[in-house]
Amino acid sequence: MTQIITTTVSSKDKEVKISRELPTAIIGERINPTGRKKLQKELKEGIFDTVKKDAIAQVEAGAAILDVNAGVPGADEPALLLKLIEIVGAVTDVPLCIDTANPRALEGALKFYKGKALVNSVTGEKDKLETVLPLIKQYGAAVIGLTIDDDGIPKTIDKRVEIAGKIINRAAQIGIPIEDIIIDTLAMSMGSDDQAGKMALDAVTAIVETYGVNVTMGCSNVSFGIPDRESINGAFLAMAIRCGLTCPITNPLQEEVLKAILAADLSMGRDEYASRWITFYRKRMKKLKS
Ligand code: THG
Repeated sequence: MTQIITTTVSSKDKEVKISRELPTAIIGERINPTGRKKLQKELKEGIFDTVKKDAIAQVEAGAAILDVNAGVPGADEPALLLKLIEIVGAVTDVPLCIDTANPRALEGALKFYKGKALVNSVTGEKDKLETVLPLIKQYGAAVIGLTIDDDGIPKTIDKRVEIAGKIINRAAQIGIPIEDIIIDTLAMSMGSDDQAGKMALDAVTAIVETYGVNVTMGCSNVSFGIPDRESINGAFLAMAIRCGLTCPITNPLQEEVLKAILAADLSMGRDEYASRWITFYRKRMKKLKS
C-alpha cells in the first residue's frame, strides 16, 4: 500500500493541504515573467496591473496556491520578489510558492512572508542542498525538490528516484520532515524528446511507490513547441494525476487544463458528489449565457 503523506502550506489567512486523498491542489504558474515580454516590461516599470489581474483570475479559476517568480533580466530580483509577494497577498488570500534560484531573494522573501510558504526549489546539487535546506528549516517552510543533481537532468527513472532520496535524506538530517518535501519529477518538452512525457509519468509512479511523497511538475513544459498545447497539457495532467501527481504547477485559465484536472479528480474518487465538477460546469454555463 502506498503511503499517504499530507503537506500543509499556508498564507496569513488560509491553510492548504496537499495529499492523494484530496482534490488536486493547482499551483498557478502565470505570475512568471519568463517568456512574457509584456509582463517583463511592466515589472521593470513598476506596473503591477497584469500581476493583479492574473492573481485574481487564477484563484477564481481554482488555483489553490500561486507560484510567484520575479526573474526579470536586469531587474533587482530580491526587491521585486518582495513587491510581488506583497501585491499578490493584497488581492488574494492563497498560500504562495516562492519561485527563485537566488538565495538572497529567497531569504528576504521567507523573512517577509506571513505563513508557511512553499519554496520552488532545491535540487540534489551539493551547493543547493547546503544553501536552500537550512533556510527551509529556519523558516519552517515546505520545499519542492527537483530531481536534478551535479550531473544534470538524469536520463533514467532509477537516477531520479535516487536524487529524490538524496534530497529527502539530507532534509531529514537537518530536521525537515518528509511531509515538507514535494518532489518534482521534471516534465520536459515532448517537442524536443518524444519520450520525455512517458519518462516523467513513470518517474512519478516510481517516486510515489518508493517514498509516498507529494509530487509536482511544471506540466505546461511538456507541450513547448507543439501545436494545441492545451489539449496536450490536459491529457498529460490527467495521466500524471493517476500516477500520483498531487500539486501541478500549471495554468488553470486554460479550460482544457482545468477540465482535465477536475475530471481526473472525479475519476479518482476525490470529488464528493461530483460537487466540484458541477460547480465548475454551472459557472461555465453562466459565463456562456452572459
Ligand atoms: N518545475 C518547477 N517550477 C517551475 C517549472 C518546473 N517553474 C517554471 C516552469 N517550470 C513552470 N511555469 C511555466 C510558466 C509558463 C509557461 C510554462 C511553464 C508557459 N508560458 C508561455 C510560453 O512560454 O509559451 C507564455 C505565457 C504567456 O504569454 O501566456 O508556457 O518544471 N518546480
